[in-house]
Amino acid sequence: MNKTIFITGVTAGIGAATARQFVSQGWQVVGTGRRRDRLDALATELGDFFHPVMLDMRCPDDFQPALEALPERYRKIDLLLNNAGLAPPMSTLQEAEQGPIDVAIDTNVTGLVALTRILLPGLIERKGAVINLCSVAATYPYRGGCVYAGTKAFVRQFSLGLRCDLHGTGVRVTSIEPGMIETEFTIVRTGGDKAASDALYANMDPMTADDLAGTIWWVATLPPHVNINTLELMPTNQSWAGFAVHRN
Ligand code: 8X3
Repeated sequence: MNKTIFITGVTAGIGAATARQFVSQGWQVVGTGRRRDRLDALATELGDFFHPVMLDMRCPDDFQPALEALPERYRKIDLLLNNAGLAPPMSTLQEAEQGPIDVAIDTNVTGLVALTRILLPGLIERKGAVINLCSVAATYPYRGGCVYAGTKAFVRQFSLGLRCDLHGTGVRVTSIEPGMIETEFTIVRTGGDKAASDALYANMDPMTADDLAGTIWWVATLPPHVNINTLELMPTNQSWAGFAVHRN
């Protein structure tokens, strides 16, 4: 019987690349997103092994009905990939607007927890796995990103704590913590500024969505007795900046 992965935020970047990777290896994919046209395009591309679900991670009340509406053959989820997430515009908190902050927290934290909780009974039954898309920002703070980093620090610690909750169940939990990947992430973060996104990734060989899909595939297909707790990865050309020092 084919295994089934449930991917949130499947309509772009890492989500779409991971859907392609798993379908190519014979898995079934349930993929959620907010954009109907992109879901349809992916469904056309991936065919019978892909089931699209219109879902906004900011609307947890919709999760249970959406799961109950899945066709029978897609209901036994073996792997949950909590991929949906976004960053509010780069801004110090003192200069930031509240709206985009709420969107990020609702999506990256509240929606992720709610969906995971609902899917856990089935994952426990099947000794499945949860992979959470986190970020290097969980560990390394940078100016203008405190809310984003805060949400990702939550995802990391949530993942580790969930491992404790699931102790003895056979369910694996992993926090994958990447640095710079060229996807629509920065276009969203800059409010649609493609030039700013291009400039950020120029001449530095960022990681790609396919790099991450391969990593997720590797984590997911390790022998069941091996659990990757956290996995941090960066492009070779990205490392750490120094401390900021303010002088009077
Ligand atoms: C975002 C990581 O390094 O692009 O999750 O800020 S980075």
